[in-house]
Amino acid sequence: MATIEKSVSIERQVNTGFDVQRIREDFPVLRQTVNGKPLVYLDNAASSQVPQVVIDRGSIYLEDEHSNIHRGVHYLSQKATTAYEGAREKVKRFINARESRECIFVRGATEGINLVMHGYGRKFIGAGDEIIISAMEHHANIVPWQMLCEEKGARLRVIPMNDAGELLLDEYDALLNERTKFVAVTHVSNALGTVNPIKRMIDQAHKYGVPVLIDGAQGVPHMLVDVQDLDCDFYAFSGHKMFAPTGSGVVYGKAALLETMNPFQGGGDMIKSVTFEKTIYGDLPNKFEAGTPAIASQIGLGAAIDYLHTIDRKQAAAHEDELLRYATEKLSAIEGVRIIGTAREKLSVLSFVIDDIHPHDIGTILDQEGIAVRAGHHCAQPVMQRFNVPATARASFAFYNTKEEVDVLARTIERVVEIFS
Ligand code: C6P
Repeated sequence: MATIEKSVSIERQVNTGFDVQRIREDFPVLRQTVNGKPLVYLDNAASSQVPQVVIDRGSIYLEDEHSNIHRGVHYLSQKATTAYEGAREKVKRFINARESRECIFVRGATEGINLVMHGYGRKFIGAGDEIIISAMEHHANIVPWQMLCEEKGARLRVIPMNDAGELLLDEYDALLNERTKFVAVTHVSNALGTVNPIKRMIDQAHKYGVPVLIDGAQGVPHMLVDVQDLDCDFYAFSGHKMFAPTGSGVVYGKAALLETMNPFQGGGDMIKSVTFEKTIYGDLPNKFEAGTPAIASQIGLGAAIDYLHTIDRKQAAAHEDELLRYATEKLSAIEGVRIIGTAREKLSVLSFVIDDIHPHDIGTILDQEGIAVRAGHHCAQPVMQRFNVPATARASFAFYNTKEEVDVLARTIERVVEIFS
């Protein structure tokens, strides 16, 4: 009983207006100091922070519900199952899937994409077929398709991009043909911030009857996603980039496609019956969820979705856009700073290089001042090759960041430039 009361107590009212200082209070980690300085957390594209209500929901599970799901007739197992399947319902509404069984729980976007590669790709893609990806993909949306091509003798085709980091859509249209059997493209680039016109790209692929997977790892945390409106065939995302714990994530798939696919992994909970002669697989979504899943994390994902419903997401997105605009203006004004990724449609990510200073040195000095950014290739080495840089420093924003934090970032980068000159 206590569980239900505690669960109810974390339901929250919708905020009116967007008060960033109030929102920051929801995130305990933001209160800490690093090297004696207030933490300025600008590494949200890697992992965003977790609000107290999500932490509390995890504790409730561990204190009151911890048990295995789907298997037990006992009280705790039923409670855990209800909470886990409740999280799936929340995901369904959050992305507007037709049915909750279309939302497969996975460890994150990487596992979701691999699930589709194994379940769909290995069954339906063969020698001479073509798979289209884009030049700005994260390795998670490159390597699985390369592995498939190598195994099947299929061919990977890549949509190029311009110097601003925008996909060349004419080239995309020209790549589509009767050999194309799959398109896998990112919603938002983690290295450049580019927002791709995925609805148009999906429509275009569908003219050839080609299914499309959207890598939504950087889309869902910042945008309202409606998979029915997009008409995407698959959409994969990670919980830890949208205010939930690591180990949570979803790959959405249209039921009709998921039904035809092979399972990803074999094991417990994904079967109807097993004999040594034959196994009959379970129905969706169980068919794709072999073994004990990350129960606490997925329940946490449900709580993160509840949390997102308490804030005005349109205002949150507008706030993030303003932060990006402000940061772009401030950093562009610093001598030697070059922004990588200047697409017209862009969100949340500011990648940059500074003449003759390695991004790791930038990241290390920023860290001394309590500022967390990511420095490196961002698991998007082909993007670095395209822009002819070994790496970038990347500041990435969430709705709890402030203009004051951008000021601290800009002042510290000015110091970095001074130190190295
Ligand atoms: N990008 C970043 O710092 P996982 O690791 O499975 O949660 O997400 C993989 C992934 C897939 N696609 C995109 C567009 C991504 O940005 C990421 C993760 C992090 O940019 C960690 S490399």
